[in-house]
Amino acid sequence: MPAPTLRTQVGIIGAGPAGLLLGQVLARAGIESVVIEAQSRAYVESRVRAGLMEHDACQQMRDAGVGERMDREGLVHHGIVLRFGGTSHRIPLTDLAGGRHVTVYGQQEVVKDLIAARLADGLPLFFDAQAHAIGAIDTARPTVGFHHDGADHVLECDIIAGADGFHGISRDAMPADMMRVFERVYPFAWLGILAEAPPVSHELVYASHDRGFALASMRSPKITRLYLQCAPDENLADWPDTRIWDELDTRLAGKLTRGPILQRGITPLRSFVAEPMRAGRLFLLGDAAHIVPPTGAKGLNLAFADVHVLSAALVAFFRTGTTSGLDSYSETALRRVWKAERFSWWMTTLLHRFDAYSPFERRMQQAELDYLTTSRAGMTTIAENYVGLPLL
Ligand code: RFL
Ligand code: PHB
Repeated sequence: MPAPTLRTQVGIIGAGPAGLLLGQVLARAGIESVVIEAQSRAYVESRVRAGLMEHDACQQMRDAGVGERMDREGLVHHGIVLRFGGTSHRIPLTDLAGGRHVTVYGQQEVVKDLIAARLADGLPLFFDAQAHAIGAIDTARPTVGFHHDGADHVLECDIIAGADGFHGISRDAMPADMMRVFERVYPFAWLGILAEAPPVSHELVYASHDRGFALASMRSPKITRLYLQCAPDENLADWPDTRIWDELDTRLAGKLTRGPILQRGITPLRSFVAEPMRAGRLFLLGDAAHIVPPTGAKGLNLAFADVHVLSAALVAFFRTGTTSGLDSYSETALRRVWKAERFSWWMTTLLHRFDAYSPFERRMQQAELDYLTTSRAGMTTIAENYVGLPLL
């Protein structure tokens, strides 16, 4: 039997933050889309990942009509703390970055809000639907083949948005001879936990300790999110709860309030950019095109920034037929991507323990931290990148 064919304007692969926000913005502009997601709804809504939203990312949620719960439950932060050499140094983000701030609101809450909005509007979103083929991207009718409910389907569209994350199929559908990949894999990973315990402090604490980096974040006044630098091949089974808490106490120099660990995982750290972000009618966005180490809290925010550029180009295309925004999408998005890549790489290099470093290099790290936290110019460079560079 031939596969049933569906038809839409924008076929979106992936119901992560990038794909869902794109669908939402397009819907509000009267543009049809179909979202195809490999995992179940419960799975994507419970996947614990990023937690920190830039000033403009929050505004994107509001502009898309999904900012209400974020504004009610999100925790607005006006500063962060850098800890090294036994002392804490506060960076007053808002004072140094023109009144802008960041908001702690879990990625899975963002995803829940966007899914709820899409389903309430009755817009097509297929869960448990694995895209397995992308075709005809050099024509005006590109296609996505996907498997759902025991049958193969074909989605025919005007445009395909590849928002299927780092392990999706979209990037591989780009012609290999036009792609260039830039990558750095760091010699460490993060062990992250979500625990039922009050946060360490009311602001995030980034600690550079001789034993390695640690980060104290949060999700609510009762839930804390904590990370420890660990080996890239670390085995979670070697980290019973007491070892995790003891190590956090040492690196964060405090006696943390302990509580049940609700979730734990190991994330390798990597910088990655695929250029260009477009081939014919296929456009990549979010983790499908680029990855940052989480030290600068940029992953989710970069995905949102791509949506800002692509959605404006698509609205112009479907309203007037102009392709100028689509033609410049990759170049425009990549300019900002590279600046966020730079900040994430720099924060990672500044704050982590590198076993290969000589004592001289470790002293350089400490001197740089000392300079940054005692110079207004130094703190301003952290602040303006951390709250987020302009979307365009
Ligand atoms: P996502 O969120 O990965 O969403 C992609 C979606 O596509 C689906 N998919 C497919 N669907 C259909 N067919 C296929 N063939 C498909 N292949 C994949 C996937 O199931 C998924 O639902 O990408 P998006 O939207 O670009 O969003 C990017 C952010 O998720 C990401 O940048 C951040 O979460 C990165 N990240 C972190 N960033 C931070 O700033 N702070 C963090 O603490 C942090 N922790 C993390 C992270 C990423 C992780 N990954 C990717 C494994 C922790 C982890 C574990
Ligand atoms: C988080 O809360 O998960 C988080 C916050 C800041 C980061 C990374 C992760 O830099």
